[in-house]
Amino acid sequence: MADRATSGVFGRAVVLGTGAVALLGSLALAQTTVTLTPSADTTMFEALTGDELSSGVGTTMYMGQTTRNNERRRALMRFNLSTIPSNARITDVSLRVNQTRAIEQSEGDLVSFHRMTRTWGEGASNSPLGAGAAALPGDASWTFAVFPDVAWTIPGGDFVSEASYSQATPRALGFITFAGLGLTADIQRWVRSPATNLGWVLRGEEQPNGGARRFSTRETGTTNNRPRLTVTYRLITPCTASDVAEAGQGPFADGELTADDVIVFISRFVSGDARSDVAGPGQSVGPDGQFTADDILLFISRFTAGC
Ligand SMILES: [Ca+2]
Ligand SMILES: [Ca+2]
Ligand SMILES: [Ca+2]
Repeated sequence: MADRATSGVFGRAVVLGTGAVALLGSLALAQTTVTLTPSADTTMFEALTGDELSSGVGTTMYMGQTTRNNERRRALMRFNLSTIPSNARITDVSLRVNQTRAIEQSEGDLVSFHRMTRTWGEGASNSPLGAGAAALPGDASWTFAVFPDVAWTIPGGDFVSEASYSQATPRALGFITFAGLGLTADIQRWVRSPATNLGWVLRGEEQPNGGARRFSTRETGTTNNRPRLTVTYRLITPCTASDVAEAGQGPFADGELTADDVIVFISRFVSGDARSDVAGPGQSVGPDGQFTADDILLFISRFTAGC
């Protein structure tokens, strides 16, 4: 069996790690902020009549449930993130929308964001009011992701059932800003894996008389009233020799050397994960199939050197 490091070596690793954190914390990290309007937005209108309704180019989008027929509305929104490099570490995300109508029962209701799991369309339908217009080719409707050819697996849209983020939202009209770690994590995921960027569905609380509300879309005439996603990021350093984890000990390099990197390295070392077999005898570079103090010492010397 491979050798294992002693507890004394572990203790040393953690002490050195803490020192390096303080050192690196003093380095200024350049950040970039971009603001984006949606590349597509629309509404899925549930219709008790069975009609396929949408509003691809309408100036308004809807969510929640109507008081009139207790029909649901769900807004879809996605953003082109291709201007953000794939090695960006997303540090902050906020989405500002312009609320133009919200029924009395919507006060304080949650607006929830879910990641979509199927590509959807934005066609030429235009519903100036909240009833929806007949879907046209390419529209997303309650039954179709892309009318009339591609149906949702589940009417009302295919999305991750657990919300990425929810926020209690007032009914007062005007700008509302959504911001939270769940939104940041979604943008980070989509920047890393652009094929998974299918946007969000925004849902209100769907219950009888439950809080229908209306936001401006990207087609609204006043540019400032369009949805605005603000993403702040910095580029992670190319040095990954000891940047083996991200904040929270996720599996990605994040451009920072912190205690999380040390913990993940040690955890992998203890479990015999080949990614921690970084050294051979005498701390020579390269795996040797053995888990020894040399692996820990080479990792720590790289870590404290900042690379
Ligand atoms: Ca639209
Ligand atoms: Ca790291
Ligand atoms: Ca080794």
